Amino acid sequence: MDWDLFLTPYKQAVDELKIKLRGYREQYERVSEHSPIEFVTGRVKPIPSILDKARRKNIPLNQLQTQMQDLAGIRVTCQFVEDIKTVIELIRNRSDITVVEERDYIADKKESGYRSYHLVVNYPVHTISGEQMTLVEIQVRTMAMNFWATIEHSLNYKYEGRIPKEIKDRLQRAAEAAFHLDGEMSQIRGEIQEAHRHFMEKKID
Ligand code: 0O2
Repeated sequence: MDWDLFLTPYKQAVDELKIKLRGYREQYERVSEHSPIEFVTGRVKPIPSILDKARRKNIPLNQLQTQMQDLAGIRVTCQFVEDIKTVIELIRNRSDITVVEERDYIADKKESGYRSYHLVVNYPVHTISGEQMTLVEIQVRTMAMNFWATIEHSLNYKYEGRIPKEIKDRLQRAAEAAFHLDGEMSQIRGEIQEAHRHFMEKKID
């Protein structure tokens, strides 16, 4: 299998979508409005992770294109929980992106305590041999959810998926603390937005 060749369209999809989604942030800044997007990151799944997931989920390597939804992954991080809805709407309204699946791990958090909104989308990439559809997983989450997920992800890596129970329990409490923080931040959202507007106006003066 020529991995470089196979993954090239996914790299293209990640690069294009990062630019497109970051474009929204620039537009909001230009009109001095709160941006629902704080930052956008993306990655092509590393080959060892692809092989590992294919083995775990019994996906034959010749069916990766249709069966592995996160070969290309985009992560949109927001300041407030309310921003997540706005970002989802921005994505749903695009003519170049077709949403094929949605997983709401915010309304329905994972057992680990993980919260995030996942959209699986079809995104066309123009290659030298024509148009190719790629599946891309877009994860939308707040900064607090991202903080938690980043730490939990590295602990999972460290303990090879077998996090000791007491740390697991602590992580669940930390997930609830992050959820509570998001709630508190939403409450004072209006004030924060007002401060941001003042700051942007001063920057323009
Ligand atoms: P990466 O690139 O290391 O992040 P599955 O892979 O079976 O768990 P599925 O059904 O393929 O899940 O898709 P799902 O549920 O949308 O989750 C895929 C991705 O969501 C994961 O990618 C993580 O990025 C994130 N995720 C899901 N659950 C958790 C969790 O409990 N903790 C953390 N930190 N992240 C989670 P990968 O495969 O781990 O790859």
